[in-house]
Amino acid sequence: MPELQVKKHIAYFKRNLMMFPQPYQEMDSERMVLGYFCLLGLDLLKALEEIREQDKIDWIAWVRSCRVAKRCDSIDKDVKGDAYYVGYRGGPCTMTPGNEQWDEPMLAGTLFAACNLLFLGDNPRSNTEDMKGIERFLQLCLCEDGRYRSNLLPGADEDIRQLYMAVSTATLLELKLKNVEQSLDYIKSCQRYEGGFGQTPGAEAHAGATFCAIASWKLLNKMIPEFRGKSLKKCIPHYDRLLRWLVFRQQSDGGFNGRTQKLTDTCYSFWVQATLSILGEIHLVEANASRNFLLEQTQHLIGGFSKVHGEYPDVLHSALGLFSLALHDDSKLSDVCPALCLTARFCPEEAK
Ligand code: GRG
Repeated sequence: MPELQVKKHIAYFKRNLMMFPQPYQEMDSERMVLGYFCLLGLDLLKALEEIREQDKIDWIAWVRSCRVAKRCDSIDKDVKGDAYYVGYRGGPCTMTPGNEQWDEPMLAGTLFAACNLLFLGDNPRSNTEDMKGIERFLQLCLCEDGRYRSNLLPGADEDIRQLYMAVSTATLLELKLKNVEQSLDYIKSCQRYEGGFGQTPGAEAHAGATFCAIASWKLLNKMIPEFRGKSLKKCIPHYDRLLRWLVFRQQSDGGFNGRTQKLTDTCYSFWVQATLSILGEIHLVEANASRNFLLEQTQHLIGGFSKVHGEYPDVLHSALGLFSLALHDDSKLSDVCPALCLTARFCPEEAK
């Protein structure tokens, strides 16, 4: 049985935090999420304490430098008064003076900034005015049919991923969301005949979108008093078909694919098993086969996990590969909260 290479993985994430390798150059505007995967990886490995104090101070300052606050009357929306909305970019601002109208916060930047501040020992909720501003930003990103848009610029993505990130942010920062029932209806409209969910209504069922649907459903239920204690099994239509579709994502190599007729990939070990874990049904998969796939096929010699066997590792697949192992209570790894994709110690009771 192959071993989990804890020390190599810790070294891998630390190296990336010091300097991302060349292939990440194109992702400069997404450094917030890259940082999140590294810090999540270290937290899963119980190694956050190994980060030097000065690095923590510098990285908190960097995260905070991505904060954007704007007057609501600067956008074409019916928001009364001279209120501000607040959020975070996914990376540093590179705009020249005069181009501020394009310098907008993003839902993803805001969620992962909050996670990164938690990992680094800061309190993302320390500023009450900012909390009101982020709540307002979430309201502004809410669309008429209950879905969310990724930001307030024209052409922003509007789908179930954005809905999930808005709901996670609200749960983590204890903010109120509007039109919660409508967001639940939007999720329901994304379910397909096989039981899985697509990214938008009518889109092909996909494991990533299904994770977003089920995790959001769980978190939204907690926000509605009459649904609080209700099990997801009783709420989700075609529940057995959904389970069957999820279980069928596991392939003969022990890994998981994201949709029918596709190849296995490390991240789907997370999207599928995290969904089953939220539903309380992770016992339905072949746990040993899943573990062997990750440790034998995609765990890399230099630390980290790759998407598929033979490729270099990357921070997303490394963090999500470890998370998949942690879902099966690996004693070398931290306890986890799959709905928020965080370790249990950073999760509010509400999300568990
Ligand atoms: C980081 C926990 C966390 C959540 C953020 C952005 C987001 C919320 C979730 C994304 C969920 C999702 C859609 C994942 C799938 C990503 C992926 C590998 C897409 C690739 O699609 P294809 O068509 O791959 O290239 P397949 O495997 O279907 O051929």
